[in-house]
Amino acid sequence: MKSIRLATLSVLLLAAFTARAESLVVNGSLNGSIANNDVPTGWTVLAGTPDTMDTTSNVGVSGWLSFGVAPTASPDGGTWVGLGAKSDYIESIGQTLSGLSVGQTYTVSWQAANFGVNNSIDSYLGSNAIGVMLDGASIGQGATLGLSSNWATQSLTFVATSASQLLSFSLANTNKAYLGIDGISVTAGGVTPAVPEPSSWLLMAMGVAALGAMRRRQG
Ligand SMILES: [Ca+2]
Repeated sequence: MKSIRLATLSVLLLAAFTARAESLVVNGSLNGSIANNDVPTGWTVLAGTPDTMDTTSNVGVSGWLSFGVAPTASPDGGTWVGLGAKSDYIESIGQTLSGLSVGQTYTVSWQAANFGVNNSIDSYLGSNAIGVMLDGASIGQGATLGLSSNWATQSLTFVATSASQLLSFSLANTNKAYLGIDGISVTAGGVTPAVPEPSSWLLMAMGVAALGAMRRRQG
């Protein structure tokens, strides 16, 4: 009897610790072929000519190393998308999220870096931030990033107003800059994905309470 209870408890605790909200984004890893003016499967170009790139292919040109600072691999790994902006130009990518629950809070998270572009013809070396839009309207932006070899993980929350909404990204302003974005996810709940969901905490609390009750019965 006791062993059965313990087994049940273990499963309950394991479920609580491993509970991960499923991301609603298709190909949030932005896995694709290196390309100047093309974006990975699941994503659509909404403005300008965003690129699919990695540490050896700035602006999606294979072997082109004209970065403003030394690039590093993203935490997500593989390819990412580069988004540029200047006074009269902006690049944007997006995808339609479906299966949203109206009134539900969601967390959008992503990784961003500013390695810039540095070459004799045209350079993008300014600071800028990743801007996030829902159905074309801004819902916020990440922290402003100056040139740096480091990636930053950023997030914000929104409340769904329709079952299907267009999520898109571009640079937040027209400062001449070129930033990378990768590791995009959208999960239900207003907390970052690394922290268990409230329901998971409840499940864990129940498990701990059950353990305490069992200990008291044994004593
Ligand atoms: Ca990636």
